[in-house]
Amino acid sequence: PDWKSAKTYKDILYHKADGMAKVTINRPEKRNAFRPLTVAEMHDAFADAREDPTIGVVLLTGAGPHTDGKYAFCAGGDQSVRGHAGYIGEDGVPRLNVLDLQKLIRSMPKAVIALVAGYAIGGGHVLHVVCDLTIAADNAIFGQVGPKMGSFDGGFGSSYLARLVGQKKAREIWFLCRQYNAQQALQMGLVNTVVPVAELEAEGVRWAQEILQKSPLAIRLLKSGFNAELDGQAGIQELAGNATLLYYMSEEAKEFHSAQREKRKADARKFPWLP
Ligand code: 2NE
Repeated sequence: PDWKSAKTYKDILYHKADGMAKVTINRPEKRNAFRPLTVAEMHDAFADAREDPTIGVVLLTGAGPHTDGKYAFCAGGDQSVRGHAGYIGEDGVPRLNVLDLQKLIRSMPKAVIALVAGYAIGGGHVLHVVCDLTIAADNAIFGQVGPKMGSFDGGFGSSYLARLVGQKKAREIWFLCRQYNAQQALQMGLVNTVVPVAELEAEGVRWAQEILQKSPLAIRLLKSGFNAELDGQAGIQELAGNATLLYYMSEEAKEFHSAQREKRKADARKFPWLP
């Protein structure tokens, strides 16, 4: 695709082309670990993709390889800025703003595909977990590290992970903090497919283009349906918001809306009470 830069940031790259947006974490010298600024920029880019009606699929990936030849999707929170109560930004305030980013990726009504080459570790692993689909390069390495370095993610990072790979495997991943290769990840249902690293983006684009040929409303409602089962009231809110969207588009809602604006009684009898 003819990727065009959509906005300039410090820690990430943001491109668009042909119905797709691409968010690239661009700190390869840190294995693409995120600091608060990185996350704020990702949140801004994902929010832009959400608002842009020409975009249907977002690809999330990491820049690389680094000069040492190694690849990384994301190595989680930048430990050099972790302070007393979270990751300390340039304003001196401690935050865990990656949780807001996780929620945005999960709830935005468009497909998000993680393209993982090299390390997806810690909070970086959780980022691919919350994406709708994951395409792994053959050199991908997955793992959680919290219990061996003083952290954990008991939210989507554990509960949704368990939905993907099952309770026993999810507990193994978190309790033992092992690393898993791409084939092991495929076997446990953690990723959708594995391709040679040189093919990673092209495969992501192929999957995105296949999705983009489908009905946008169907994909939107499916995503909120998948989420609703797991996300409690927030999931139901998302699904119900989509019901409202569809209702607004109906002749019935339009008649009631017009009647109020025109200070007349709505012609309710026009509309059937369907079984
Ligand atoms: C990812 C991994 C396994 C790669 O190992 P290797 O040997 O390939 O690379 P190396 O030499 O460890 O790292 C290369 C450079 O990247 C930096 C390193 O410090 C090193 O820098 P220099 O010494 O060359 O200057 N780097 C890598 N990861 C970093 C990080 N997370 N923060 C800051 N700098 C980092 C290996 O690098 C590794 O194990 N990394 C640490 C993984 C980690 O602890 N992640 C945080 C988990 S907690 C978390 O993400 C989190 C959470 O638990 C809850 C909420 C939000 C976030």
